[in-house]
Amino acid sequence: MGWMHTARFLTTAAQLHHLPPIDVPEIAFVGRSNAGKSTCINTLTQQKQLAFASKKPGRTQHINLFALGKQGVTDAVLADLPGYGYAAVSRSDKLRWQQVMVNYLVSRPGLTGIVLLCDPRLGLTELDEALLEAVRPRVEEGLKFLIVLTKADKLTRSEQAKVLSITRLQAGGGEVKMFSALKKQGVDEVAQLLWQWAHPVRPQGTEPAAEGSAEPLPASPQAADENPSTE
Ligand SMILES: Nc1nc2c(ncn2[C@@H]2O[C@H](COP(=O)(O)OP(=O)(O)OP(=O)(O)O)[C@@H](O)[C@H]2O)c(=O)[nH]1
Ligand SMILES: [Mg+2]
Repeated sequence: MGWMHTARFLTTAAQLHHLPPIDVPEIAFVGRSNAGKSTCINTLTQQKQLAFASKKPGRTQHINLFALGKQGVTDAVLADLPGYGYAAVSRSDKLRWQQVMVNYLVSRPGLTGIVLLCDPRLGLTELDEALLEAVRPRVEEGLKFLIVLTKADKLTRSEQAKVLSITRLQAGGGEVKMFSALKKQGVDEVAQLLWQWAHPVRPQGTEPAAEGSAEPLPASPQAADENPSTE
């Protein structure tokens, strides 16, 4: 999907209060360390090294933001978050990070959707469940939510079908999709869904007042000069 391929690096921050305010929909990629978050972002955006992916767990250590949108006009932001549950990290670092992450998920303004990545060979773990619990109030208020089961190439078709149905039950009606960066499985489906999250179709007559609230982001000061209607 062309929109996804427009992704470009926006900024990085070790702490929540260092993140710039964003006035377009933000979609966060969360999950255990090594689940495949950064690889998923690279696959969706068709850019090999936009997000840092690695065999070594704990590769992503900051919140990294990527801007999306054609003609340099940012209309959504993807956030790649460090993973949790990495055994080799010290207890204090783990707790510190879990706090940053929960604060991010609970309080980040503009957070529109969460993509929870999960290795289907592990299934949803205790930490994933804790995350789901933490965001439940926001999900009830309309925060979008998708569980992506990564590394589908490691499973047979019947294993995939089984884990899909189990995870759908656990997701309580939330969306669940199979994904493989290696086989490019599920790429279009996930991209399509994220597009819909960032561009919700409003029922007629409920358009927001045109008050020009959407200022261009710091990374795209030229945005206001460009005409988004020309492809
Ligand atoms: N076979 C296979 N391997 C994958 C897939 N997606 C990711 N991986 C591998 O899984 C490992 C971890 O991937 P990352 O994308 O760095 O994982 P992450 O969730 O960002 O990890 P942290 O940044 O540590 O939280 C890498 O060796 C990837 O190549 C996939 O779809 N199939
Ligand atoms: Mg990563």
